[in-house]
Amino acid sequence: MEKRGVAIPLESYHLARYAVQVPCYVCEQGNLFDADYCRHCQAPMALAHQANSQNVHPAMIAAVGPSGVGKTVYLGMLMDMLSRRSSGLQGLARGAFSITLQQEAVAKLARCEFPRCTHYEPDRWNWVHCQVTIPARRRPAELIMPDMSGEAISDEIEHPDSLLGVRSLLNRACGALCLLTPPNCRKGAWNRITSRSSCSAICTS
Ligand SMILES: Nc1nc2c(ncn2[C@@H]2O[C@H](COP(=O)(O)OP(=O)(O)O)[C@@H](O)[C@H]2O)c(=O)[nH]1
Ligand SMILES: [Mg+2]
Repeated sequence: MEKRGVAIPLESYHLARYAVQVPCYVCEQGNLFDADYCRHCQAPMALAHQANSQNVHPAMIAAVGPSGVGKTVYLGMLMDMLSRRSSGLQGLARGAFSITLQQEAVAKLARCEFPRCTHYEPDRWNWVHCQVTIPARRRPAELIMPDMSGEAISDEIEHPDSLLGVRSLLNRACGALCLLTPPNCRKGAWNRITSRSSCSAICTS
């Protein structure tokens, strides 16, 4: 009987993939190709993989405001309204992780509860990458809007460069949505953020 050779694939080539660093979409620092979260700023690496594989360069919008002002509820409801096309604009979630914020907020509100407090660490925030179709524009807008922790934003304002995730986001964001309560509206640091031309301020009470 004739014996046939068995082909055993050489797995060592996998190691070569570790030699190429993948830049994080938020802080632009290098990571291993199979990292789930950036080891420098804790942002999800899915944002970088999605941008590379789909060849899109989403703009980042920072939703800022003190803890408890209503950022999570506002962003969750905004995503729900955009996905239902209730305002003429249509939002389409890019990637499964992008619908968690909307799902959690809507599920809680439907039970007459509010969403739980946002975690401090960027790897536990809800990150939204969505495509928004605007009737007057031919090309849809690609946006990344993380639901940031108010405590982490306040810490970064008080101790600059202590939280790379927050700092990189604020530096790279092309616009900011600032939610404030009346007493915060008069505070210096938040005033400086809202006075930037690319910032929309919403006062909640
Ligand atoms: N009445 C009312 N209360 C709200 C609303 N949004 C938020 N809140 C209250 O504000 C708290 C904090 O909301 P949240 O969205 O988690 O704030 P965040 O810390 O800025 O993300 C909630 O637990 C509610 O008590 C709203 O639309 N209406
Ligand atoms: Mg929150």
